[in-house]
Amino acid sequence: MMTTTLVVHAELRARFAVALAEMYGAEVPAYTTLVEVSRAVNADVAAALRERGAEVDRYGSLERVTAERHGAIRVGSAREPEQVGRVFAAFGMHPVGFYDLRDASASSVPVVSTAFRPVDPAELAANPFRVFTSVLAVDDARFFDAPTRERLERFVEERHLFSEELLDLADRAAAEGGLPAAEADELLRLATDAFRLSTEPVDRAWYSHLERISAVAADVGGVPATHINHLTPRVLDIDELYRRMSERGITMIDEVQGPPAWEGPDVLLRQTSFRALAEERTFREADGSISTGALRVRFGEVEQRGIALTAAGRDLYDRLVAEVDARRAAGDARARVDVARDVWREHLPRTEADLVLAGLACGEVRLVGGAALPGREADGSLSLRALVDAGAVVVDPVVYEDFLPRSAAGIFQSNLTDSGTKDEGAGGAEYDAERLSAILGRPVLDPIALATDQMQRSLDALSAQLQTPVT
Ligand code: OOG
Ligand code: NI
Repeated sequence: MMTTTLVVHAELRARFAVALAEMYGAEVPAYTTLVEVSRAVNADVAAALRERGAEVDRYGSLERVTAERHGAIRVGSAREPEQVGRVFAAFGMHPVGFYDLRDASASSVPVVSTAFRPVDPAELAANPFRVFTSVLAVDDARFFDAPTRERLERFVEERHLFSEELLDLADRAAAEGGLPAAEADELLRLATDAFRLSTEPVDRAWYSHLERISAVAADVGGVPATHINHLTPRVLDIDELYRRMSERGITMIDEVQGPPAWEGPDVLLRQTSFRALAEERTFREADGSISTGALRVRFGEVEQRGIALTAAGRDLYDRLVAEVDARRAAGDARARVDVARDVWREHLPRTEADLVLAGLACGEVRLVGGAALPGREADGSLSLRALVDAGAVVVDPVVYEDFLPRSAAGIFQSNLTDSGTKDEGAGGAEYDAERLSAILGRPVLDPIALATDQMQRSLDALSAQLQTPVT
């Protein structure tokens, strides 16, 4: 039988990330600066780590981190989320995590979101490209009255974000694990093009109507197509990046979102962003005439990733965030990150291994050759803590591959000029991971379960290697 070599998901995904970056860099020049500065920061951090004899690859290979990007798109309801899922499946990207941004901040962000990303650790290591994907909650009556909702639904129903040709190729790539070279090229061309900023005229009155409710609603339901609204490189030292971008005269948002900088391990995700410049767009005015104007919807963002938390660790994290809010409400006037640093120091262990041993974070365990094993417990098992203390086992962090709803809301918000309008009364539509799964037509996976499974697999392998249960 003749076999054709397939361009497999990991390669399709890596090429997709590069193609989107080329397109985005040409459209948003500040992005190119951000990538340059990120590269320089990563090279400097890696050199400093090497000099100290520390591991450079602790949070993923330098190659992975340098290529690493996440993007974001926003779509309307009805058929669009389902089609987005089909397109991303072609690249081995699956929905992980449910984020409800409608209540995550004081601002009006009428969306629920997930992130499409690779799931398997080997796929993540090959290329972890992810796309944060938000779906407009058109049925949330706190934002949209009946006539607006009806018109939104009609508007979204009438547009076609993805061609049949793209969807067919995507379905084939998903089903067959990849595509032959020529079809792979075509898939990449069509998929990248689908996320390009549209040049079609925007209906001024309709856009403005939606913008009064929410700038995000206008960016989804007031324009003829979807587009990548930011593309985010990953850095190994976000505070240093923040300094260097500010030095270049790029105004970043006030602070880094997420956990504070401190002397202990990086947990979860830290992010910061800057507002992009206004971009020229064409408008159709009420009298039918065409004019040019500008919209400011796209921005730049950068992130630093830390260790993934267990369910218990995430509960603690959420309690610490609440504690920071409470202290500030009670009169601590310092910046949020300074208050947070104190709270962190009071409540969190100072090393990755201690976080993992306390059941708060996810690590992969690895036997070190040559070290003497500790004695067994009364029940014949070996204690993980004793193995680590004896230097027989080391703990490597499992990287947090997901997002934080509060940071995401902060990122949305910091790039809007207006907080919009939301009726605080009844009418909020119910959304959860299950409902989003039904909308997408594919299961939304649980990020904590994925990270803890990865940890469990490494513990099982260690037990098998030592032929003794490790507890
Ligand atoms: C998405 C904002 C969220 C992140 O990194 O938290 C996000 C958007 O603006 O569409 O990308
Ligand atoms: Ni982002």
